[in-house]
This record gives sequence, structure tokens and C-alpha cells, in this order.
Amino acid sequence: MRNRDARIGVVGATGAVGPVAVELLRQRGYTNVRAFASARSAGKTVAGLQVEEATPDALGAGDLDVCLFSVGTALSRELVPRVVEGGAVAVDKSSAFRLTDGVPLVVPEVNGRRAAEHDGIVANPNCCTIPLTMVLKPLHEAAGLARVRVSTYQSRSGAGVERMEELRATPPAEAHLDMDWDFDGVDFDEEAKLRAETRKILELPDLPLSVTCVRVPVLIGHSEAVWIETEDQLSPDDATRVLRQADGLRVEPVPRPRDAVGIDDVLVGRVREDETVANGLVLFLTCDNLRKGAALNAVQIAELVLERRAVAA
Ligand code: 2RA
Repeated sequence: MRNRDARIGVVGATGAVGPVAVELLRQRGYTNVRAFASARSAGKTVAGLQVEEATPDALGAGDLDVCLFSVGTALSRELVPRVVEGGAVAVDKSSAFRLTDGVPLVVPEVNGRRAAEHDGIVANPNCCTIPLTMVLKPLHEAAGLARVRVSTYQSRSGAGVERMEELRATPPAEAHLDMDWDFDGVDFDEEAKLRAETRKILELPDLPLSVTCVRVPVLIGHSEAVWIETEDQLSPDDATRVLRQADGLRVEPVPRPRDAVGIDDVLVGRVREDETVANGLVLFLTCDNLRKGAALNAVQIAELVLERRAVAA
């Protein structure tokens, strides 16, 4: 049962993800929600909440049960430990702690028990990792994953509100693809994150996984084309049946990002045989990156934590 009196903080409330988190918490009946952001945004209003400044003292004061962070990695490193010292569980969306040993990296439909076992920091995965693992996990249980290749089509909102405004101001004929992540000469850090996080969540540290990430001129909705090789044969029809039964997925003949905006489910479809390899499947998925790719996943993690705390009390 949901504890609607839980004291919940949302840090980064004026970014692309924060307002979605505040709105989701409101829709789910939580009444004790506080919004935090930088000094520059303090005093503004987000979904009816007055924004407080996210100082270490305010966040560490001990009057929060759970705190959802959607801020940059450097700020998360500074503020998340303070919230935890104050006794709250921090659900952190940055990449600061995702690969840290002992910090669970959680997609509730895939490995929710990890959040239910843990106090302290729970990491919220990358917005492409979340839908990818939701699709891969049931296929792995059905036929064993042997190899995965992914190409992403990531929307502008993944890069923040300013990049959304920039796209709104761009004439359609001048909008371009981009690759706007940190580049080490071989990989973009986004590609490395997607590989490492998927392996950690699925507990398949040696899974062969090749990733190419691309930013597309779409406002909201991250999509992925995924080529999968399985250990055992799995026909497209059987794979579709497996995906239909999985939590949080909706099978659509042609999943498009515009159909995913504002909904909770990950859309998956175009499931077909990859005839170039043995036991090969190809599929396409898309989801609202601000919602299931970020805010909704964080809220679901918070609910697992709160449920466990309520049972323990
Ligand atoms: C992106 N993964 O879309 C990120 C979201 N911060 O670039």
C-alpha cells in the first residue's frame, strides 16, 4: 500500500525531468512533496510547488524519507551523500553512482528486488538502458541472450530543456542528427554507459553488446533498434508473446516516439527474424524518456523503498 504521507524531495525540479516527477507524485496521491533546485531557480513555482534552494544543509536536515535527484553528476556527488546522512534514501538519476559496487541500479520491472533490499543510494539508470533492459530481460529468460547490438535515436529532451528550446526554434529543414556526448576517441560516454549498465542490471557481465548512440531532432521519446542473438531458438511470434506478457511493455506493430509521449509503457514491436545470423531477432522500441526513462522509474523505485520501510516499521 502506498504511504501517501511520505516526505519526498525532488531535486532538479526545474529541469526537463523534475516537473514530470512532481506531476507523477501528485497523480499518485502524494501530498508531502518538496521541490528543490539551484539558487537561481529558488522561489519559482513548479506544478504548484514553491522551489526551495538545494543546499547541503536543507537536504541533510533529516526531514525527508526519499529524495529523487535529476541533476548533473558533480552536483549529485556533492548532495546525494548529504541526503543519505540525513536518513533519507536517495534515488539518483546521474551517472555518479550507477556502477559503484553496493549501489543497486534499478529498473523495477527487471530487478526491483534490489531496491527493496537497500537503504542509502539507489541509482536510476540511463534513459536508454531502462527500456532496453525491460525488453531484454524476458527474452533472456525465454531463450538466453548470446549477443546484442543496439542503435539509438535519442530525443533532444535527453540533453535538457535548453536543447529542447533550441530545436523548437530550428526550422524543420535545418534540424540535424547529432552525437553530443563526451567522446574518448572510440566511444561516446553514452554508449559506454548503456553497455555497462545493461550488463549490471541483467547480471550478465560478459554479454557481448555493441552500441551506437545518435541524437535525433525529436523533442521527446527515445527509440532503439535492437538486434538480438539468443542461445536457443525463439521465433518472432514466440518472442512477441513473451514481450506481451512482460510488465511495462506494450507491443505495437510500429512503435513511434510520438505515441509513447505521456504514457507509462515502453512500446516495442517490429519483431522479426534477423536472417543474417543463427537465432537472430530484430526489434524496435520507444519510450517517453522523461517518464519511464527517468521520472517514472525514479518514482517506482521510491515506492519500492517506501513499501519496504513501511513493512519494517
Ligand atoms: C541523453 N542519456 O539522452 C541522456 C539523458 N540525460 O543524452
